[in-house]
Amino acid sequence: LALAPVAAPPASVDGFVRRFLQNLNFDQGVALSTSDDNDRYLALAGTVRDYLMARWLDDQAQQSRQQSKTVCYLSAEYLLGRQLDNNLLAARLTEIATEALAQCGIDIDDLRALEIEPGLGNGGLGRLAACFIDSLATMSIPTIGYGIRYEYGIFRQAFADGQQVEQPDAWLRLGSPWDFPHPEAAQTISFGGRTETYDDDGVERTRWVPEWNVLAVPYNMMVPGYHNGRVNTLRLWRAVATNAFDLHTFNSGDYVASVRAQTFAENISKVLYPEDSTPQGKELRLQQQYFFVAASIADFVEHVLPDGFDLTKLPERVIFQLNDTHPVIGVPELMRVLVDEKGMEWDAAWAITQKCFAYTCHTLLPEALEVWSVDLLGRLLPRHLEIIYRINDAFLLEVRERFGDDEMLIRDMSIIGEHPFRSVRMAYLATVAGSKVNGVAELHSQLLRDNVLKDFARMWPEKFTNVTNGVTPRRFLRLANPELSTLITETLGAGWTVDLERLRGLEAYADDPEFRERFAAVKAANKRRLSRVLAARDGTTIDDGHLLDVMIKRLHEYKRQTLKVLHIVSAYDEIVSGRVPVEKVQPRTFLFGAKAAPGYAMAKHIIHLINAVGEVVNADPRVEGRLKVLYPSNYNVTLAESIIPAADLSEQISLAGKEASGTGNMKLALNGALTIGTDDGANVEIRQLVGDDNFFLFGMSEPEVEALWAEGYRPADFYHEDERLRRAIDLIAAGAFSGGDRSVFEPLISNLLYDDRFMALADFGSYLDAQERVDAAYADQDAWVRSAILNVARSGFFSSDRAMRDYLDRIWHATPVH
Ligand code: 26W
Repeated sequence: LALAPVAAPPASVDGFVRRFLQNLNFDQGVALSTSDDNDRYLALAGTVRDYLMARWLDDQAQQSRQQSKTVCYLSAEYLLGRQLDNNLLAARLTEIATEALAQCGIDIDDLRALEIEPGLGNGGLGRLAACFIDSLATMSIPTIGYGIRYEYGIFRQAFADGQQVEQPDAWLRLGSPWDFPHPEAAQTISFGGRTETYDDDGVERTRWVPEWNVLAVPYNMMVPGYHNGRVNTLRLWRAVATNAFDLHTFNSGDYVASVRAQTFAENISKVLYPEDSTPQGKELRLQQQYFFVAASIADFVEHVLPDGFDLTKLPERVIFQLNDTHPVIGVPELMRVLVDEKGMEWDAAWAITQKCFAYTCHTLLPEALEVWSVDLLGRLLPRHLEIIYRINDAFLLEVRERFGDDEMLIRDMSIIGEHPFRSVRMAYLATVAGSKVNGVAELHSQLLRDNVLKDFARMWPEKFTNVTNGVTPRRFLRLANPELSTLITETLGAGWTVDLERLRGLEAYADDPEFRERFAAVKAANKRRLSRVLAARDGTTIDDGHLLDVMIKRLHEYKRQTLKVLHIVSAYDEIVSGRVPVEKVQPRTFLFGAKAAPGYAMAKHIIHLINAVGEVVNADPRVEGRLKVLYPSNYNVTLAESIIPAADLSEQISLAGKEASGTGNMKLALNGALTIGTDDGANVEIRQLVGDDNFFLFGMSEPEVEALWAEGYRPADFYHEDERLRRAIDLIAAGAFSGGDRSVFEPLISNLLYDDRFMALADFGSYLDAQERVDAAYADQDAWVRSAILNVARSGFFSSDRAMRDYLDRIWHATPVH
């Protein structure tokens, strides 16, 4: 009997060819001669998987044998991007696979293009989770990423008459070669019902009598480390109707009802909520959250831990990292497991629970802090609500002991809020329960301590810490920018992919004319590559010599895409009104990428405006060759990988104090774009590192924003005082971009003039000044390229490997297992 996993196929072109053909014949059931590209893609993916399989099985087996601590990353989102290239790279198979397929008469690029990326996330938070699991695998940290296998990921965005339309993202339709279902490891997850007390040998205990349940079936995905032979696991749960559920209705003779029941259960993992930062309090969303967290905790306790494990030692074996508040229902769930199911005393269980969780907050917007109505939570999870109340009672006693009977303070700190309706404040629950609470950039962590969670920070200063975000250099430099990677490797050697601080070595070349020339040639080649990508999908191009100015991120008022549009409209107006001679204008292509939450009306107006301005500007011969606006639809990880290496200018223009960190800002700087940005989020740290000379700072600081609010902000004052601003706004209001129809953008204009929560008008003047500095700087290409090189050289800090080291030192205290 073979006890060890079957070894990987030989790492040679021959070995790869043989395995590929086997997969094509035996798994896809086709001959090479009759196969289509999708068969070939699936067989290729299967082959890469085969190479990684033995390591994966070993690492999983080791996970339950070892005594070391596992990081369980709990995240409702993983925005993974395409898998094929990443996995080829990790397994050192890129060249072998390319050559092997060529021998079969196949161009691997044709197959690459077929992969549909798993878009199981909205934006920053989901992509961060994907970067983190990549780094943890590369650093040999035992990790399980837990999440949801949504059948439909983030919607596909299309434009109709310049307006966003959403289409379902059926990412599984051509097969899913990267994951493995494990129905034998399914968990039953319960909902509803009531609680009751009972006598357990003279001890009164509580138990939950649920009303309905679903099966959570795990699908495992490989998370290969880079060149270290390690393969961690991403375990995503899919909801399936339980047999009992099904049979009961089926036996009663109502077949249609039984199918309805099935549909109801399976809805739980049907679709990713496309809301980014504005929670809707929908029941299905709470079902999703409890579903995946309960399944994950049960999985870890029952399947990952060895039989008979002493649960008082749980904190030595696991840390559950809460990626924002979405998994926080895991706190009362672990308490329920320990107290109700394992018979532990409350205080002992609470001491364990507090050590097993840590919480990362990713926002500062008050409206993004999740709350669940007590009604809803009590209906869906009655036992959990009782547990939350008990946690709160004990916590408020502690507050009284510490700060006295200050009823205002008690009301402010209570996990239960009373207005506008009785609700559970999930961020407070996470803060009370977590061993640590972290923000995602220095400024953000400071604002959490000073504002959002200030009373908690007063009570437990040592709980609060910062871990500045990071991005994986494998995907966002090595894979996305192969030419720059080659240049760096030729200059510094290969070690930078796992030790990004080595990029510092490039500083010495910033003044080397030959290196500069090569660097500039890479940027130009990346622009042409992007231009070809855009030509193929949309028929648009980027002209040579244009400064490529990019703003790629979710559409949100606080991120201020409107400020960017006002700049474009103003630049356009300056030319067509004859105030600036066209030949004096630095040619620029403005490129946007952004999806809006489907229910976010103002964000959709902004999308419409960007497209409308683009249509007019791009068709106007007076600015031809000078100004161009591109807005490719359906911005996603795959498109980001083409845009980021080509960018010259990175727009990071949120209102100070609103963007928790940003991670696109890091990816762009790392690829040699210069940032124009406010003092917000991680921009602050980027500017400190790259230096003021290589960063275009503008706008109010966070304290200045606060001061302006306090004195009373009147956006119309800025409109009246700044002629360029007035002209830009008037042009939009007059219908210049809506065929003369003044009503189209009226909601947007009146919002800017009379509300402008995110103070775009207040920062407009300073923004335009900064853009003038950009033009002047770009005119001196030598100096610009030097700055771009220094941006790359000084961005090593923003590797997610560094972020993981910070989490390990400050929060997790786990160690590598080789
Ligand atoms: C629907 C409720 C909801 C609430 C908040 C959905 C999603 C959120 C997230 C916290 C929003 C988010 O993605 N935040 C971003 O997280 C990134 C990673 O830390 C940061 O870089 C961004 O600044 C932050 O906006």
